[in-house]
Amino acid sequence: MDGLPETIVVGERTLDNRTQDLQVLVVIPAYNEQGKVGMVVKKVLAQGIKSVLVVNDCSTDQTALEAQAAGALVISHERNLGVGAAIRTGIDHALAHRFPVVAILSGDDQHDPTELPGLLRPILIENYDFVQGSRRFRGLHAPNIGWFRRLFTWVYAATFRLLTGFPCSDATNGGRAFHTRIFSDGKIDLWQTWLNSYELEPYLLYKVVRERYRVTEAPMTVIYHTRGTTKMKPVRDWWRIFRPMVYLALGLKT
Ligand SMILES: Nc1nc2c(ncn2[C@@H]2O[C@H](COP(=O)(O)OP(=O)(O)O)[C@@H](O)[C@H]2O)c(=O)[nH]1
Ligand SMILES: [Mg+2]
Repeated sequence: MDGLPETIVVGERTLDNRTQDLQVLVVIPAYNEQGKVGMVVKKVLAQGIKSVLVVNDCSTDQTALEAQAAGALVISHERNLGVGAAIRTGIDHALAHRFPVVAILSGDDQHDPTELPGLLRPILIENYDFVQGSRRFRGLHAPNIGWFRRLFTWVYAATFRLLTGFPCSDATNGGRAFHTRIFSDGKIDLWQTWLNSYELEPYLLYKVVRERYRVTEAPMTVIYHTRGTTKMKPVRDWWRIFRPMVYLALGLKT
């Protein structure tokens, strides 16, 4: 695309887009994110990433058109299935098209794509399997976060540390990256329908830690704009985030 950098500097390495060196697929789940998703796509492309997929989860607004106009490939669900199903569709696309690396960013402009190289560096350079973005990497980086979100994300991470022993500072940040080889041994079954909503992301993190993949964290700010940062319903959806950890710890699900 015109005007985009041909190379991206990741750590001490310069990855060259022209030689397909940077085979990263950025997946952006989006449900009614008109007015935001286009900005997200443009900011990701400006990082030199060539492949951006927006999974439009049956939005009723112009999300799909806006994402496409900004330069993304768009796959649209025929029904609204949930954020987990949208991410799964992105991963299916990555596997079908043999992308070795996937990064996920939210479609509502809460992440800063200039942090993508730092998220990708451990995978591309240091052979990590999974990098969890953290808004609490050396201090809290979450402008305008409310007290409830601040408390809940802390409690979740503390519970996660207790159950897994993995020293994470933020387990519920939607910004993360991974190598697609984590799906090759069949131990991580993302294709279970109970993961369709907010469950899939916490399930995936718990499983990669428990299955002893190489997991680390990288800084990933979460910006809380004054309006429209979440579609979560308080009790129902926080339980959806919590329950994979509970079910897996108790052996009720695999
Ligand atoms: N809530 C919700 N978000 C979806 C859905 N499908 C895709 N998404 C996207 O998933 C991302 C995260 O959702 P959001 O509600 O903002 O979660 P939060 O920021 O973690 O509170 C956003 O980019 C949404 O547009 C869906 O069915 N419901
Ligand atoms: Mg959000």
